[in-house]
Amino acid sequence: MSQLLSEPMIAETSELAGKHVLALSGGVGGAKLALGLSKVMPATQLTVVANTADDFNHLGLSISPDLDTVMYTLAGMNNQQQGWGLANESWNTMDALETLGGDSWFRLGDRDIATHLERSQRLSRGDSLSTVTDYLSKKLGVAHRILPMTNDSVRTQITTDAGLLAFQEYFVREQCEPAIIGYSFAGIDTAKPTKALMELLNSDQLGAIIICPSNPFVSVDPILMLSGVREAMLKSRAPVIAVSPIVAGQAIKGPAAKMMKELNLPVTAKAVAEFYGELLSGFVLDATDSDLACSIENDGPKVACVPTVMKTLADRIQLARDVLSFAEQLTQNSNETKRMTSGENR
Ligand code: FO1
Repeated sequence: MSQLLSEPMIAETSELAGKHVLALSGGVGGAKLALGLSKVMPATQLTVVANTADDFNHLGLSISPDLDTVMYTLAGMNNQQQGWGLANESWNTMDALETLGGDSWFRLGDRDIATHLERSQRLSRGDSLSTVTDYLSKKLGVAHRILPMTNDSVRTQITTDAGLLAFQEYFVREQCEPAIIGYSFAGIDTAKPTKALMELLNSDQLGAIIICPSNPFVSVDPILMLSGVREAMLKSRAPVIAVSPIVAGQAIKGPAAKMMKELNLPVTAKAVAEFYGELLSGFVLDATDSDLACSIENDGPKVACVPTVMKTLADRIQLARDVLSFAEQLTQNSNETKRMTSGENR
């Protein structure tokens, strides 16, 4: 197989040269673009911040599904079919648990359980989730920084016609069957964004903020709702670019499309752009949705139409390149505008 070109993306001359890129990700969908970005950005210039509102305590273990999905994906160890969990897994513990009548609905592979054991052990010794994530990522050979959005507890709760469910109970145990009436993020009002996240958001070395194609409502919004994050993003000179997780009215992964229907939101990329609203400098549409470009641009963000469905590693790398080029272009445009308005070029 031809060696995939993954030389660093940013040319010395570019507006992003030497700048840092911050990617916001949930689980499987976002992790794909995070992987693409990790192949074209050096470890010193890319941080992936992951949602932790899907986390839960299960079987006495502290489980962080989005952190693990990003970590395994960047380590090249994830199960490619599922997206989550490890490749070449065995399920002896789940089978034995089933025999004992234990809760085996949340599929924890034998090797995956080691991650949860080690994380739980370190958390119970008082380590922060960031410290534990740095430790585990390094052990798995992940060079790029993976950052929990907060070290505090934030938990998505889904109100359904079958009562209040924790996110994994809704998403996995109930397979997204119950109709959603609403959802909330328990703990969001008191949780603090990680210090490293706020330092990045406030840094003039930040060159771009990429909102990866995860579920805007339950995977990205918890990050945006943490105190100070939205304000810092609005104040930052770095362009904020979101990649639509909805293509031609279908959610690529997870309950995004079903949630939008049940929350009476139109299942379109435009509804996603509107959801992020004034935060966005740019929005990346799949080429098949290019007919939406003008109406989205009327609301504010610039739009780029490129292939966004990522089936192969080459697709992940190409989308990362396209998004970074878009960020460079937006930065050039805004620097140009600043020069024009300040009359520098007179
Ligand atoms: N998703 C499932 O649909 N079924 C599972 O049994 C399951 C187990 C699981 C174990 C560890 C882990 O890190 C993720 C796991 N996921 C499973 C995925 C997870 O529920 C979702 O990826 C995220 O919470 C949504 O972003």
